[in-house]
Amino acid sequence: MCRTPGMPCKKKSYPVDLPVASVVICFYNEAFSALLRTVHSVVDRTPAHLLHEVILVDDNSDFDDLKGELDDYVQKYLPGKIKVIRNTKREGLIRGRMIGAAQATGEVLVFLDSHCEVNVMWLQPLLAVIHGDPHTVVCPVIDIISADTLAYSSSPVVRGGFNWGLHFKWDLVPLAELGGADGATAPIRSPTMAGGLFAMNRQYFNELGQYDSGMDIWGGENLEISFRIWMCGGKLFIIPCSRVGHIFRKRRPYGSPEGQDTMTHNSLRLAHVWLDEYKEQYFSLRPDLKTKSYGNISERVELRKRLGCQSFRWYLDHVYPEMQIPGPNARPQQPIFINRGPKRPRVLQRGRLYHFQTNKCLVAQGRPSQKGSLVVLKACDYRDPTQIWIYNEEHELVLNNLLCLDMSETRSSDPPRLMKCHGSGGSQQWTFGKNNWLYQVSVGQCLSVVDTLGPKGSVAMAICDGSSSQQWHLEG
Ligand code: UD2
Ligand code: MN
Repeated sequence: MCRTPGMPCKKKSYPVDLPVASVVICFYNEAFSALLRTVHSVVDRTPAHLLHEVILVDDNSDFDDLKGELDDYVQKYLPGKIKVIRNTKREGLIRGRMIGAAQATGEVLVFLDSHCEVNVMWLQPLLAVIHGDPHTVVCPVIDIISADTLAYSSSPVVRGGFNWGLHFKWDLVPLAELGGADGATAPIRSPTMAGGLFAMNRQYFNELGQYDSGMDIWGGENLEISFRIWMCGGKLFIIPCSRVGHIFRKRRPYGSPEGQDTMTHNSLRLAHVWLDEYKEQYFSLRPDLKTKSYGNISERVELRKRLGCQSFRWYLDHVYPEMQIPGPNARPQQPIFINRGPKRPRVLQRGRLYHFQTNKCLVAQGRPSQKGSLVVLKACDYRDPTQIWIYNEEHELVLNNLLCLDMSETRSSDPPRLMKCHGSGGSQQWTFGKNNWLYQVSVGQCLSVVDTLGPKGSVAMAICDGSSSQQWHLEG
């Protein structure tokens, strides 16, 4: 298990005179132990002279132990730099973070979820970049902490994107963005951030308009701040030498106070403020939302004017040229044709996709030429050519030389299907990781066999946990 940053990172050194950081952690009904793991890792793994303070914002949790017991614990074991702020009503993580940030006095703000473990040397690489350019916002690589075993494992370096459903997704880093003078340790330009873990100069956070305080509880704020950073003159990077583990849960363990769909409410707000004519891409997937109300956005529209921000088209052209744009807004030349050209991508491996635990092979549920077909486990047949997968340099998995294993662009809860290969990455990119896992880049999850749900042998995407249901081997 690779717990610490890789070798090239270990060789790096950082200036001593870095700006000091205020770490803001907003929580609602968090497990006491998970919250303490977050706070202790920060205190233990941050040089004292760089840690200005840790601000815990209790978003009006119901759990008893998060009240007096937490105060007592902090006083007894973490005296000095930890402040606890308590919201008198539930605000949600977006206004919650704004409340925390307003109390902070360090030069840099660092936001963390309340169920993390920061790794060694996590902060210096982030601060060093902000020190060089205060208009740069930086994210660590988010490692995986298993929700079942709480074990820490590293994740591949990927960058942030999104789809027209306005869901965040991960993308492989385009080759052109990799390397440079610093090789594998260089900051990676990222079109979006996942949302939970990032660092930003505090004055810049305020100048750039903090967050949209009309957004409730959970969702969408990560895309909103990402678009705003890029469109209004800033930059957003993922820093490969900074790693923070995060517990990815199968389901969100809480709802909104009145059961509202806050992700949709928040996405609508950001679409109306930032997407210009491209909001039609969202509405063509969600026609039901065209006439839905989203509250007053005039302050945010005003902010966009005041900051003199670029158009969303500029963002797509300059920051996320890989994004596919169907319909009337389509680019004159879709990168799909540029990317692939007439040449087929080079084959890296060919064989059956073998599942260790069940001793079976992954095949099409129906005919392998049927677009949209699901994939299932069946007995391996070594004479059957329709069981042969090709793994190519574009990271595609092509069955029977025909269709690509694909994750729907709109909903990550759907199982993978066989679709026409589109050559533009994202939903069709897979990587084989340690523990033999098969990692889907855009959803950031692993191909897993689910026997308890659905019929035997069916597969679905799940949080990577290294369990035997997630172990695959492509064998010739
Ligand atoms: C991801 C982000 C999360 C946020 C979210 C979109 C990562 C690792 N996580 O979802 O930070 O950007 O996308 O909104 O990138 N919380 C409150 N009050 C609430 C609800 C949540 O304080 O009403 C806290 C919660 O305890 C946690 C943080 O906000 O510390 C983020 O919530 P999450 O962990 O449920 O979000 P996650 O990781 O699914
Ligand atoms: Mn989280």
